[in-house]
Amino acid sequence: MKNNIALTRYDKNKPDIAWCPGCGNFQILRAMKLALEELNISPQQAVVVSGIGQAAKTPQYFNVNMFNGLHGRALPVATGIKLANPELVVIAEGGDGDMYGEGGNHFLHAIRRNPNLTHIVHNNMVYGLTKGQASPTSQIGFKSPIQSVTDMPLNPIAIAIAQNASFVARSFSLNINQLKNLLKTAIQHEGYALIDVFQPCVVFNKVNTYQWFQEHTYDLPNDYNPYDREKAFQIAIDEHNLALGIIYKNHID
Ligand SMILES: Cc1ncc(C[n+]2csc(CCOP(=O)(O)OP(=O)(O)O)c2C)c(N)n1
Ligand code: SF4
Ligand SMILES: [Mg+2]
Repeated sequence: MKNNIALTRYDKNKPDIAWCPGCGNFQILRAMKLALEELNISPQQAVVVSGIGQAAKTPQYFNVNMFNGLHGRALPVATGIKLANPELVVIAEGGDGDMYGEGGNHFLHAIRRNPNLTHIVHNNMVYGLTKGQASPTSQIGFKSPIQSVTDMPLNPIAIAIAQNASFVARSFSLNINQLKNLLKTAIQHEGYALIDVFQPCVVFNKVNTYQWFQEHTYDLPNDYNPYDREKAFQIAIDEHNLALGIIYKNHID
């Protein structure tokens, strides 16, 4: 049973996980562990870099090299680690606020610089750790304890395709198998690879729930061509029917 060995390798003994029961982060954590194990990547060969937030706690919950730094600053640190030791599998991981708000500048420039790393964003459309303020991806009409959102949400998939990012994918945490497979493909991809993952926050986002994501997402068909940039952009700007899968790649691996 290869996977059981793997889960032991990637599990700390009874980690004290500070997430709420039902949080989508648990599914993402599981998909990460399975992806690394199925690729036969040892904890010593990988490093996960994160910033601040609920999502950014993820690398603390399994056995892997990690660097937990400033809010929004995972991508430049991850880029530096990859430059210093290209043998490492480098993953930058965090939330929508961390990666698209505080770290938005680094997101844009990582796409341009195209470091060979995987960028996974837990997108719950809210600032979870700080108790429910609106984030850059909160939708118009979202009400938090201190605000009502009137600004257009940031569309990370459309931005990445507009900037001709190397690899652009989206998943939903509940689809653990799809997410695991996307992670494996992204890790093996040469260049910058974004996976934006819808991750329900069951406490502070009562709009974008598991049911909401199930009703508003669909899987791209098997014959979908991710190399057609204009088609990918059309899909990215459809904010009612949200596509899951590899939406765009700018080169064939
Ligand atoms: C420079 C800076 N600004 C603000 C904060 C406060 N802060 C900590 S976590 C957080 C929100 C994180 O939201 P997100 O990245 O979406 O992660 P989530 O908790 O939703 O997983 C904020 C604003 C901080 N720690 N540092
Ligand atoms: S507050 Fe939201 S994002 Fe944070 S652990 Fe709880 S459910 Fe998850
Ligand atoms: Mg968030």
